[in-house]
Amino acid sequence: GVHVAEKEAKRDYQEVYNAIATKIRDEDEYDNYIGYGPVLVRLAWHSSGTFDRNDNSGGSFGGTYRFKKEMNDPSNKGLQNAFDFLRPIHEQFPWISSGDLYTLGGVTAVQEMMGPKIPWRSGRVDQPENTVPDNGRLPDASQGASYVRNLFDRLGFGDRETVALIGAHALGKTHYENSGYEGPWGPSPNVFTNDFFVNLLNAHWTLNTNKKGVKQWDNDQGHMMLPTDMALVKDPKYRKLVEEYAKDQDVFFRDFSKAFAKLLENNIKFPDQNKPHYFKTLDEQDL
Ligand code: CCH
Repeated sequence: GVHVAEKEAKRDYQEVYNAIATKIRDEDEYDNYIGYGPVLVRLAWHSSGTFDRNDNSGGSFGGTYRFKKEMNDPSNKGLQNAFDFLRPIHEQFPWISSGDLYTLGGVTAVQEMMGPKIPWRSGRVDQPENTVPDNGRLPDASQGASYVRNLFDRLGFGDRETVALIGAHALGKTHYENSGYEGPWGPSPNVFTNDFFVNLLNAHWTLNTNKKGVKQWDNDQGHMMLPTDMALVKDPKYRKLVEEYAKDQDVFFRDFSKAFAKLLENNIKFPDQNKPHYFKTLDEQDL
């Protein structure tokens, strides 16, 4: 594994959190008033989800999303919007590493969208271009349960963590121009809830071929599911977890927080004194 910088000057990450949170609140018109929260969560996930535990390559540490090869991975279409959103934040706080910024963006977004607190640790260090992982490590949404299980196993996650993480699909939407899929998963794409699981179990889903010739599941409320999402109710082991999270938001929040924190730290060895930050939301600070 890689090691974080042992000595860090006292740096106020809550200040960076607040700058990101304020910009999310101010620029609320993005993506037809969904706002930047969901796409920031996706950037945090994709900049971490390249990890391969077989050779300890990829992951959030090096902040390698900033290089063309990774940015232009077809799986990363649309994330340029999150990168552009974060650019002025990086200019304001030039001391933060790219990996810390991309992951902190996701943590801020989850919390500001009323999700659980995510413990977050600092100290990632930008790595050079030759450490950019190959394209193709992020999940292909047209696949089924065994594919999902294998991919998340490569990241070091079991079934419980996998299902919890995919619950982030309560947020945001799919876009024809990015992935070939279209539509939101549920009714409140900028509030962090367990709606993904409730909707997955309770709505009536039909498999359609959309305008781009891509197969997706739709209901009569204008919501959609990816084939990989639907795999979570077709596979009996996954389904049990979906039922648990649909019934109990608190359990989902707790498990999501743990799994998301782990995702953002995959492959990183933090020194013992590097304690996680628990950030206050703007609300909690009366800001
Ligand atoms: Fe995801 N996701 N994701 N996803 N995702 C997409 C959008 C979001 C898969 C495929 C897609 C996670 C797991 C998976 C978000 C968070 C997470 C899109 C549409 C596809 C396709 C992109 C577009 O068209 O703009 C697949 C496959 C998997 C696993 O099997 C995990 C894990 C997370 C976070 C923890 C979020 C948020 C979005 C919405 C982005 C937006 O711009 O609204």
